[in-house]
This record gives sequence, structure tokens and C-alpha cells, in this order.
Amino acid sequence: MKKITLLLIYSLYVFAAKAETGYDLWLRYKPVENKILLQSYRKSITTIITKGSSETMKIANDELMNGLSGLLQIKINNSTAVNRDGSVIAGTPGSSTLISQAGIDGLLQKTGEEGYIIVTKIINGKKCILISGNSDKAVLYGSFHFLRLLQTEQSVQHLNILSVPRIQHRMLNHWDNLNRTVERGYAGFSIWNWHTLPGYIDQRYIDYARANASIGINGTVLTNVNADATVLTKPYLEKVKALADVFRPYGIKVYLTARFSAPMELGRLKTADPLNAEVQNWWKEKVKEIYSYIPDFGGFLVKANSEGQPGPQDYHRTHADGANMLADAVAPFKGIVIWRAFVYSNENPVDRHKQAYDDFVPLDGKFRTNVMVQVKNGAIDFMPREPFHPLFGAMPKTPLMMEFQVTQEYLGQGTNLVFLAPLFKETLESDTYYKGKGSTVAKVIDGSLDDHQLTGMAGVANIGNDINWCGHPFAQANWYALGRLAWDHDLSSRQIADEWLRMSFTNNPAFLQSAAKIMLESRDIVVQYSNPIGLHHIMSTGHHYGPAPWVSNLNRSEWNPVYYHKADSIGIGFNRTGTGSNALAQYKPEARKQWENMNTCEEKNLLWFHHVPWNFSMKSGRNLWDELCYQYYTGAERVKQMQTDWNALKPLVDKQRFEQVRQLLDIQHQEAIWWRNACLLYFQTFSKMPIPAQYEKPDKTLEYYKSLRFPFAPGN
Ligand code: GCW
Repeated sequence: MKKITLLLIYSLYVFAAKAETGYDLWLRYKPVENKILLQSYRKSITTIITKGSSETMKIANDELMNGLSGLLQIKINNSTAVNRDGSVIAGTPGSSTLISQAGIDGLLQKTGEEGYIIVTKIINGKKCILISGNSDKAVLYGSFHFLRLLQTEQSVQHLNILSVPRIQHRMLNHWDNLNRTVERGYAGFSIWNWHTLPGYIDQRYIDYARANASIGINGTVLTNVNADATVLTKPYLEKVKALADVFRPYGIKVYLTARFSAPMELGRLKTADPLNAEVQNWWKEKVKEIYSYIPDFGGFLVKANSEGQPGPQDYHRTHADGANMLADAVAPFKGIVIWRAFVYSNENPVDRHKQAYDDFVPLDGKFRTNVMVQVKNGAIDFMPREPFHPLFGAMPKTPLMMEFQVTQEYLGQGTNLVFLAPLFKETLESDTYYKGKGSTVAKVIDGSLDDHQLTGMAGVANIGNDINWCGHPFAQANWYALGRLAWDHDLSSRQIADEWLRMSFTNNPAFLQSAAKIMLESRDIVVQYSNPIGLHHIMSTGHHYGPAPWVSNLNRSEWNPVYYHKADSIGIGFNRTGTGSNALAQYKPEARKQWENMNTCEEKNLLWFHHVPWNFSMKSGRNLWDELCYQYYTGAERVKQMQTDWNALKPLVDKQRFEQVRQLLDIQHQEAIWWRNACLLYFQTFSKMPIPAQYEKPDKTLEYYKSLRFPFAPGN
């Protein structure tokens, strides 16, 4: 008897532990907690009627059946006709007469190919809910939205929803290598198991596609921008095809990174010059071969002439020459080329901040119509805080695609809780002023300012083969945020955090209030304890884990942190005004205004644009040195507050994830102190000023921090 009880307890324990590994992401479909709502949902939803025989419609049907039975804990009927209240009808006007006769044509004229409607209608005298769009994919998106209404405990009584994506290409960029390491990946190895493909289809591939579809992501670049031409060989194309076949019914297209020198490496040509006929022909043949495997192949993402990658400039050709050659090869198949603007060269002594602009602005208007130029949110490199990239608003004839980094290379990597929506929003809402006030970055990339049809937003993925996909339990929220903002950049960070928390944890108001606060403040906090007041690029070399502002011995000057902070006996910061590098001149005068004068510059970007004396008087009344101390100490202190807030949530969170986050917050606190102490001790050697007496003194020496080594830090 005792044995049986023990066994029972054990199996319950195993069940509980298994239940919240994080693998289910935001698609957990746990029973609706609010009992009153649950009753009303059960009345409003009784039957699912999906019309259409495609694989995509089958997926929509299964998702609805599975999701609703989980949420409502009742048997949902699958039916073909409306014979009771509470029928949920999903389909397109083409596949369903119920839909085509429902009087929603006017609405569907507004939804385009991917948008959808969710509306309450009386059909055959019964109260029904219609989920519809002009394609099966749109219906799938609508189905996920409908489920989200229940997951987040919203009313489904009088539905009148119309949702259309603001951006056409909503993508993940995987920096995954063929040997399964992931550049800047902090969640294990690559989820693409190239060795067992194409024969073995891991359930993960399907679940990956499903998760992406649920947030509207419709493209994935499988391979690292630091590209390996091997992926373009026959055996690998067969593997890529297997993945593309899995993703297709979920509305996701596959893209690859193209190594510019592939014609030499694979084709044994003597050159990769984009104006050489043999080279052009090689790419045309290669592209034909790719499309023979993957008829809806999306196209290429290219990093060229940057950080040692080959490119057209090797042959004194321009980025446009390179991009256009590939664009011509994919054009007959409706493919696109995404050409990255993340370029800088150590042979160029000009401030790295200015180089992409200098290279690309003269090329505006020279790219083929199926080329997008992909621009990082800021001019340096995904820093914790970075002013918007001056290319936004400077190339009106070229569709510019946004590149955000979802993986937290510079924002605490795998150990810190940092919600990135506020960072994404900060860039999207920045005003370029290039067509007057209100010319936000969002309006540049959604095509509305310059009437571009081709539009895109990409995020460098944070996904690996860790059981919970993203490593840190809260890192999933950044994948989620990327997808949601690519669909609708008007969503607020709060709204996204709230949705994600409700779906990933619970709808409990006490939990939501506190957990959302943690998330929403987290990005500001990491900036405070690592790169306050506009500091940037002062991380460790190579793996980029932790602080190392003292590094000055790297071959390439612009890889050294000292290049960026320029601390000396007078002050600290990079003078990018007219008396310095004048990177500011790349911004429109109205945008420049917020930064150009040291005395009025917004302080969060002060050291980005100015070399500021240590005794400069800040808005707080403190001098710059004291302010720096204040920011670093406050940042570290606020992590303590995050810990306290999280610990108070213990009764409301499953044990497994509670414990994971608790431990990681401990690490985060230690790392915050490490950043604070290492940076202040180092900068103090220039300021020669004391750390104000009210703060605890660093308990280790600068030499100690300089001696730290992490030979196997991940992602390198
Ligand atoms: O942020 C830097 C990273 C590199 C990366 C590069 C890029 C893929 O440290 O790892 O290379 O940016 O965006 O190309």
C-alpha cells in the first residue's frame, strides 16, 4: 500500500515537473482559471467547423480542437453544418459557403493575403463565431488569435476583430552553423540536426513552425550570416527541402545565407566578381537547383564585406552590384535578396558609426526591386541602448528591413532577465524627421512613408535545443515580442508582456502586475549596470560575456572598448559632434537637435555623442563621475528588487520555472555587481575621483576583474 502511495506521489511529482519545462512556450492551453469566464466560454463555443482540405486548414482545425479542449476542459464537436449556438466557423470564402454567404466580403477586402477577421454572426439563426481571411494561412493566424483571446481571458461575446500585418516579411535569422554551434546562441546547440536530416523529422521542427505561426512569423533564415557555402550543395539542399516541407503548411518560407565566394569554393571559378558572366551564370544555375527542391524558396540573406566575409568590394564592385547579381538570379522565381548594411572595415579610419551610411546612401535607387537592405537598429551593433541607425530615413528609394537581435549578445546573454520589447519600441518610435515630424523608424520600415510594398523585420533568433527553447525562461518573451511587433508595431511593450505572461504563466492579477513590472523595467536596469549614460561596446572580447572596458590591444582598433569610451584624465565618451567624428551630421537637423549640444543632450545617450568632463554637471545636480557611480549602483540595486519581487511570486508560479528564474536572478545580481565594480574601478583610474561614501566599496581589485577568463563561454 505504502509503495503504491509513494509511486503515486512520485508520478504526480514527475507529471508536475514535466508539465512546466517551458517547452510548450505560450501555447500551453491550460484550463481557463476564471470560473465565471469559463462558463461563458463553454456556452459561446461548442462546435468547430473548419472548411478546406489543405494541410494548413487541418493544422488550424487541430489547433482549435486541441487548444479549446485544453482551455475549456470539455469535448468540442467537429462538425460540417451549423445546427447549434456556439459554432466556430473557420475558412476562406473560397472553401466555405458558410463564409462566402455570411456577408463579410466587405471586411475581407481589407485583409489582404495574410490578414484575418474574427466576428460574431448569426447564421441559420444560431450565434456563431467566424474566423476568416483570404488564404488558409490567414485563417490559421486568425485561429491562433482566437485561442489567444481565451488564453488571456478576454470576452468572446461580440467579436469584431480585423487584423492585418503591418510588415510583409516577418522573419527569424538563425546564426546557426552547420556543425550545430550557434553564433551568439545561449540556449544549447542548433535545433537543426543536419546530420539526421532529411530522413529524420524531429518533432521540434513542427513545434517550431507552430510557435512561429502563432505569432505571425512567416520566414526563417536557417543559417549563419557568417556563411558556409556547403549549405548550397546537393546533400544539404535535400535537408533544407525537408525543413521547408515541414514549415510550408505553417506559412513559413525558408531562406539561406549565401556565401559570396561560393562560385569559387563550390564551382571552382577563379573569381566571384558579380559582373563576371560565368559567376552570374553559376548563381543562376544554383538558384534553379534550389528552386527545384524548394519551389517557394524565399531567397538569400547576405553579409558581405564585413568582418572578413567575402563580397563584391573584393572586386571593386559595390554592394548594389553584388545584391543585384543575386537578385537577378532569384527574380524569375519571385525570390528576394536581403542584403545587410552591417558593414565596417578596419582599413577605414572613419568612425565605425558612419561607415554603413557612407557606403550605402550613395547606392540608394541602385538596387533591384527585389532587394531589401537589412539595417541593424543602431549604427554600432545591437548595444544595450543605441540611437536609431542614421540609414533609416536616408535611403527613400530602397526598402529598408529592420534587423533586431533577439538573442541577448550584449544584454546579459543567457543569464539575465531582459525583456527586449522596450528596446525594439524605442527604435521603432524614434523620429527620423526625414519627411517632417512623425517620420518614425516604424513608418520607414513598414513602407508607409515611401510607399514601398516590399517590407520586412527580422530578429536574430535566440532559439536552441534547450528543453525550453531559449535558455532563460523569460527569453521566450523576446521571440514572442519580435513576432508580435513585426505584425503590429503599434502594440505597446506592456501589452506584449501582459499577453505573454498570461499565456506562459497565469492570468492571476497579482502575478501579472508584479511580473510585468519586472519585465518592463528590466531593459533599463541592464543598461544601468552595464552601459549607462550612452556608454557602449565595453564588453569582453570574443565571447562578449561581462565587462572589459580596459581592452586596447586588439588588431582592429574598432574592436577595442577603449575606441568607444575614450576615457582619459579629462572625461569620458565619444565625441561624435562637429568637433569630433561628426557622425551626428548623418541625422536630420531636427533629430540631431536632441543630441548635438552637450548641455541639452538627452542624458541616456550623452556619452554616445560627447566626450564629457568628469566634473560636468548633470541634471541630477551630481557631477558626471558621481552620476556614473549612481547609475551603476542603482542598476545593481534594482536587480535586488527584481529578486525580491520574483521571490514574492513563489506561490503563483510552478516550482520548476520559479526555481530557474530565482537562480538566474542570483547570477544576474552577481553579474551586475561585476559590471559595476569592474567598470567603476577602471574608469576611476582616469577620473581619480572617489566612489561616493554612501556606496559599499568594491570588494575586489581591478586586477582581479582583469584576470577573469571564460574560455568556454557560450555563443562564441
Ligand atoms: O554583433 C556582431 C556579432 C557577430 C555577428 C555580427 C553580425 C554574425 O558579435 O557574432 O556575426 O555582429 O551581425 O554580422
